[in-house]
Amino acid sequence: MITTITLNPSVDRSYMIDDFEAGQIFRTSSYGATAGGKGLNVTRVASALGEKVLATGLLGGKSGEFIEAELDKVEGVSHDFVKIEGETRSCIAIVSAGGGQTEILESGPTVSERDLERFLTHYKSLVEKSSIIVASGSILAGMPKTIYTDLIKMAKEQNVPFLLDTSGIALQEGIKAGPTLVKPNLEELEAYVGRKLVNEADVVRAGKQLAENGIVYVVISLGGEGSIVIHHNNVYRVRLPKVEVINPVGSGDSMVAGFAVGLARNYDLIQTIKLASASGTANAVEQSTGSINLEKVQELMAQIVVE
Ligand code: TA6
Repeated sequence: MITTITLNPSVDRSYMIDDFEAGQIFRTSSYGATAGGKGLNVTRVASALGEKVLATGLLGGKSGEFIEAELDKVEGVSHDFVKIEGETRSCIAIVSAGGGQTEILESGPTVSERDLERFLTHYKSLVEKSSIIVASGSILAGMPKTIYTDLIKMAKEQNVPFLLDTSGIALQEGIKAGPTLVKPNLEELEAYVGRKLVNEADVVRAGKQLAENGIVYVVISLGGEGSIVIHHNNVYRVRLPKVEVINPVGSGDSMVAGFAVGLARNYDLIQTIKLASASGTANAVEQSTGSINLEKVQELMAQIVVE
C-alpha cells in the first residue's frame, strides 16, 4: 500500500477568473474546494490510478474535518491523521484564461511538541505496513527543518522507498538522508545549487549534483516543457504533447503520484516516466485541483516522448 504524508494539508480553494488582475474586484461563478496540500493531491491521483492509498499527516479544526469528510468520498483511500490543536490552513489558487495561476499559500498552524511527538510515534507504526512512502509539501512551524530527514531515515531502516517533494530548507535537509526520489522544479533546483541554471546541460549538471546524495531518481519538472529524469548515469529528456490547460495546479503532485504507482507496480523506468508525465498532464486539463481522468492518462501515455 502507498502511504502518503501531508505534514501541512490545506483546504484548496480554486477560483476561475479569466481576466484576473491584482487590485480589482471580481465575482466568480466557477470555484471549488478540495482536500489539498501536495500529499493529498498525490493521494487522490494515486487512488484514481487504481492503487490503495493510506493518507496520514496532521489535521486540525473545521478545515481538518472538511478534509477528512472529502477523503471519505474517495474510492480506495483510507486516512489516519493525527489531530492537532491548531486549525489546518487554506490555500487559494486563482486560475485565469489559458491556465495562468496565482497562488496564495497560508503558512498553516504551529504544531506543539506534544502533537509532533504523537505524529512521529504514529508514523513509526505505519512504516512497516507501507510498500512505498510519498511525502509532499511544506512543513509546519514548530517542526524541525530536519523532519523529512528523520522520516526518510526511519523508512530506509525498514527498506521502504521514500519519495520526497518539498522545497526550501526542508528539501535541502531531506536530501541529505538520500530519499529514493526527489522532484524539484527548476526554481527549487536553482535554490538548492545556489545558482541560475541557464540551459539544459546546466540543469542536468545540477541534477547530477543532487543525485550524489544517493538519490535513485532525480526528477526535474519543467511545467509544460516536460521534465528531465536522472537515474544513475542515465539522463532522460521527457517531452509532453500540447494540451489546452484548464487548471495546472497540482500537476507536479499528480506526476509524483504516477511515479509512486509505477514504482509500486515495478513498471520499467520508461513506462513509469510515461505514467507520471501523463498523470501530470491529465491533471492540467481538468478544472478541479489534483484530479485526473484515467482514460485521458492512457491516451496521453502514448503521446509522451522520452529521449
Ligand atoms: O501543488 C499544488 C498545491 O498542492 C496547492 O494546491 C497548495 O495546496 C500548495 O501546493 C501547497 O504547497 P506547500 O508547498 O505549501 O505544501
